[in-house]
Amino acid sequence: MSQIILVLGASGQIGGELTQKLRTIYGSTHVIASDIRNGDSLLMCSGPFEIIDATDKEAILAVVKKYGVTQIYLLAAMLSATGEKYPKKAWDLNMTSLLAVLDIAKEKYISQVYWPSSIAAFGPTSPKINTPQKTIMEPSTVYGISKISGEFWCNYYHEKYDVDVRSLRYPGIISWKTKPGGGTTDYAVDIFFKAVEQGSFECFLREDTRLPMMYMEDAVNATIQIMQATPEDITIRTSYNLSAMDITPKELAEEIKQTIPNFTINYRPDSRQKIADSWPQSIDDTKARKDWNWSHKFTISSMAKDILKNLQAQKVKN
Ligand code: AKB
Repeated sequence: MSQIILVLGASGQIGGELTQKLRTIYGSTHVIASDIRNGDSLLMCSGPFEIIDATDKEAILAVVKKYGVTQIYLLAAMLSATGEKYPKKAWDLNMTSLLAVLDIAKEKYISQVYWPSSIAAFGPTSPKINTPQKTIMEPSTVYGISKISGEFWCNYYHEKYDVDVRSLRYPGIISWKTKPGGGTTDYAVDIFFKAVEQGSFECFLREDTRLPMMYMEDAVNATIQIMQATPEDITIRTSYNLSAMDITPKELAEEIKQTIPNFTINYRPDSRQKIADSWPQSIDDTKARKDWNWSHKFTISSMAKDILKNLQAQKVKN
């Protein structure tokens, strides 16, 4: 059966690039992008677009019925740093949207759901190095609490109602087409923009803050790969650990200097340091690699070269 896909949160950092990739695979008319407000011209013009508040189950259902949607990718969320400013709003957006989509799947309007978890589901008491798939998880941010709770809701709907829901614990995702907003790992995107625009960057994390990261192309591929895997290969219905690289701001700056030798960086840690310090430094994703053959393509060096090449070309064009 051919898939009709609805992406909720398609104007966001991951949603935008995921929508474009899904449109090349499934055909542009088969992928409906949606967000609470209009997106950029590429998103709006390359296929159907609907305004949807992801917490409004009836609004989602109306679009599901209108297009005969078979799968939902739920990317709408409030991230870690903004979540600490608005804890109740973060909880409401992150949980109400998930339960709405899980209910639509339980009622059999759609056959598959994708929902992202995060390394934020771990906390200060989790092992920091090569954090295992199953371990102590006591998150200290509201975003993390919503992610660990969401994971258990996904598992519950799978066990109890046979909902085919799949999930990945994203590390920090580094991209150049769309900027993230409100996350603790956002510095790893901003650093590239500032390096190309100004040749310098002020980092809100300490130079030695090691965090798991991944290039957007790998994150998009992993997301589509887990959704295309046969159900028997998906043995984890909470969320899979996913990993590609782990880096510090200092290492990233050194990598940028390979292309922009005069680049300078200074460090002014703020409240996000505490969030970063509560997260793993590296992740063991053996289970994803075994179950559905996950493997990443980009290293720090190949990622940095690709981003800088694209941002420098964009600067020349503008
Ligand atoms: C954040 O920093 O909040 C996110 C995440 C790691 O989930 N990028």
